Amino acid sequence: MNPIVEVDLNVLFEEAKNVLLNNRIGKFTKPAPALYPHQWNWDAGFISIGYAYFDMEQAESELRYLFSGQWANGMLPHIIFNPDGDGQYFPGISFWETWRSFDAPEQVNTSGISNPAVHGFVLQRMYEIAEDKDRALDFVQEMFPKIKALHAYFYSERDPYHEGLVYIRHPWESGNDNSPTWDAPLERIDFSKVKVPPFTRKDLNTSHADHRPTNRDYDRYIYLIDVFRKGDYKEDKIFSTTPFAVQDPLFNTILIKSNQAMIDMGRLIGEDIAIFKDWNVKSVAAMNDKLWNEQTGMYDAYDLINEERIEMEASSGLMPLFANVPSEKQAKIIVKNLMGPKFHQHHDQSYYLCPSFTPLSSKFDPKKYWRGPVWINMNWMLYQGLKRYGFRNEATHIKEDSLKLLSYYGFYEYFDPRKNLPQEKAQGYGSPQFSWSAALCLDWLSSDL
Ligand code: 9WN
Repeated sequence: MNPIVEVDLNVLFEEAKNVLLNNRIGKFTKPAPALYPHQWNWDAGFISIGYAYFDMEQAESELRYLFSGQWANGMLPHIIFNPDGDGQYFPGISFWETWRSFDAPEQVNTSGISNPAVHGFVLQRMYEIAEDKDRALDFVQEMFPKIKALHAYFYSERDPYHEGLVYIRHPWESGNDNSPTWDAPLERIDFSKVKVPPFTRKDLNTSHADHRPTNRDYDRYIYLIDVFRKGDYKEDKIFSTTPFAVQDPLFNTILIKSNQAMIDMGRLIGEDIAIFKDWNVKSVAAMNDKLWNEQTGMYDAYDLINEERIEMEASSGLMPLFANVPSEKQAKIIVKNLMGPKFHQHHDQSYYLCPSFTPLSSKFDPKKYWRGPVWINMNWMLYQGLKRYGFRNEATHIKEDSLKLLSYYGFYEYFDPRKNLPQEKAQGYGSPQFSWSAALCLDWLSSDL
C-alpha cells in the first residue's frame, strides 16, 4: 500500500499496462477503446514512453508506424488512419482530401494537420529507460533524420517572419482543442459569409455532449479543414487565407524541449547538431521577448492574423517550465501562479493540480474537455519542469494529485479538478481506459520523486 494514494502500486502498474495492451492493434495503440480508433501523433509519443518499461519493441513500433505517415515536406500528421476504423471517427480518411497535396504519402492515409513535436524528448526518454543501450542507440540513429525533417518543416513552413516561433493553424494541432485561448481567433469566422461543408459528428456516440466541444466549435474545426483543402495543403496559400494562425506557448515549448533532446542525442551518435542549437537560441529568446507577460507571470499566445497577444489563462502558459525557457526568477513567478488562486487554492476552494484553465475565469468549465479539467500529459510535463528547476515539493504535489485521480477514478481521459466533490461522484470524463493516462502513470510509478 502506498500511504499517499492508498493503493497497491504494483496493481496500478499492471492495470496501466493492461490499458495499453487492450488498446493495441498490432503495430500501434489507439488512444482509447472506442472514441479514437486510429493512431494519434502526440498520443503515440506518450504511449511509447509507457511501453518502454515493459516492451521496447512495441515502443519503437509505435514511433515507426507514426513516421510511416510523414509527408515529403516533413509534416507529421496528427492522425495516421487505421483503415479498419474508418467510419467510426469523424473526420475520416476521405474528408481530408489529402490527395490534393503532392507531399502526402500514397500508401498511408493521414490527416492534413500536425501535432506537438513530442518525438525528440520521447526518444530521449526511451533511451534513458532502455536496458539495452546499443539497441536504443540504433533506434535513435533511425529516428534522428525523421525528427529533424519534422522540426525543419515547422521552422521553414510555420514561421513566416523567421521569429523562432512556429504557429498552429488548427486548434487540433495544439492538442488542447477547445481551450478558451482559441475562442477569440475562432470567433472571427463569420458564418454569415462562409459556408461549412456538411458533416455529422461521431464523437457524441460514445461521449457525453457536456464533456465535449460544442457543435459551433465543430463548425469552426471543419471550416478550417475546408480552407486547407482549398489551399491544396500548400502552407503559403493557407497562411494567406486562414483566419486562424496562433503562436502557442505549449506547442513551441514542446518543440524547444525536443530540440534540446536532439542536441543531446545528436552528440551521442555523432550527428551534426548545429541547426538544433540555432533553432533553440532563437526560439527561447522569442518566447521570452514576445510571449512572456510580465503582468500576469505567464506566457501568452500570439494571434498572427490580428497581430495581438491572447492573454493566457490556460495551463499552457505555465508550460515553458518544461523546456527550461524561463529564468529562475520567471520560474518562481510561474510556480506562484500554479500554487496560488489561479490554479490551485482560491478561498475555500481547492483544485487538483493542474486545471487546464483557470477556475477564476467565467469560461472555466470543470467538466468540459480543455476548458478546466486536469489532463495527465500536461501534469507530466509540468512535473518534469518543476523537478528540473528544483521545485521538489510542487513536483511531488502534482505527481501525487495525478496518481490519486488515476487510482481513485481510473485511467480516464480527463478529470474534474474540484477537490470538494463527494468522493463517490464520478470525476473522470471523456474516454475511460485512455492510453496516455496509463502510459505516463507507468513512467511515474517507475521513477523516484
Ligand atoms: C482531435 C486523441 C486526441 C488527443 C487530443 C484530444 C482529442 C481529438 C478529438 O483526442 O482530440 O484530434 O476528436 O477530440 O484533444 O489532445 O490527441 O487522444
